[in-house]
Amino acid sequence: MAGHFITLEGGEGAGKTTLIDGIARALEAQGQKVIKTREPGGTPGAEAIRDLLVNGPVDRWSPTAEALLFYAARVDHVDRVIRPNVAAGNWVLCDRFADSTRAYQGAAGGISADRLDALHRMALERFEPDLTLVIDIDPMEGLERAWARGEAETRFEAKGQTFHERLRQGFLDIAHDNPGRCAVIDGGQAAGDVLSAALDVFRDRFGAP
Ligand code: Z5A
Repeated sequence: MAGHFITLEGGEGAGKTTLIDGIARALEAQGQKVIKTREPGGTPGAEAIRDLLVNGPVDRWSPTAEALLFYAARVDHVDRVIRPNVAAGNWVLCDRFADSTRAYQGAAGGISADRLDALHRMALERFEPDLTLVIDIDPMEGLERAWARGEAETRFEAKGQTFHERLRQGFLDIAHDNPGRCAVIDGGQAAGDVLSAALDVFRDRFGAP
């Protein structure tokens, strides 16, 4: 039986990593095999590209150069981790995927949807997730959470409030335009309530966990 490819999307500090852990625990409690992964990253080559993207000066790359680097990492990740695990019947839970390129480099960065669609088709044809959870949060609240954690990867966090407002709207527009694939979850709720809302979507779409 084929598995499932699920992506979590949203702005900085939305709670994606926290939610993936909760969903994975719920699936594993039912004996399902779960692969947790992330973008950019998920393979040694893609993690090396991640280092180029998330560190350094805020203007290190243009949006087009960023998009090409994200897709180089993504193709390696899809070929080596995502497709083989879905084919093996596993649940692949991925922190960010192509919608992040559409929102960060597209809606917020200024690359047109047509150009990004062409890049996606060249790299991955029509490969898309079975389900995408868009975790929506006020950008300032998300950034405050990320700053409170005090981590080192700050290149995107430093892009300014207008960028982060465009980003939020970009994710909401993607969800609106793809209702069969996407569900929006209010990330401003307590973590337990975010998980309950996500598991309701899973039961509705897959009958599990
Ligand atoms: N990027 C891009 O531009 N284009 C692309 O195609 C891709 C990515 C794939 C790296 O991503 C960067 O790459 C990213 C976009 C860009 N920008 N940045 N920075 P990343 O996923 O590694 O980075 P991130 O979005 O900043 O992830 P994050 O900070 O790890 O956020 P998160 O996973 O959504 O949140 P979290 O770690 O679960 O939670 C953050 C904190 O809030 C943590 O202390 C939690 O304990 C706390 N938390 C979580 N949920 C709650 C609730 N519900 N209430 C209160 N506190 C909470």
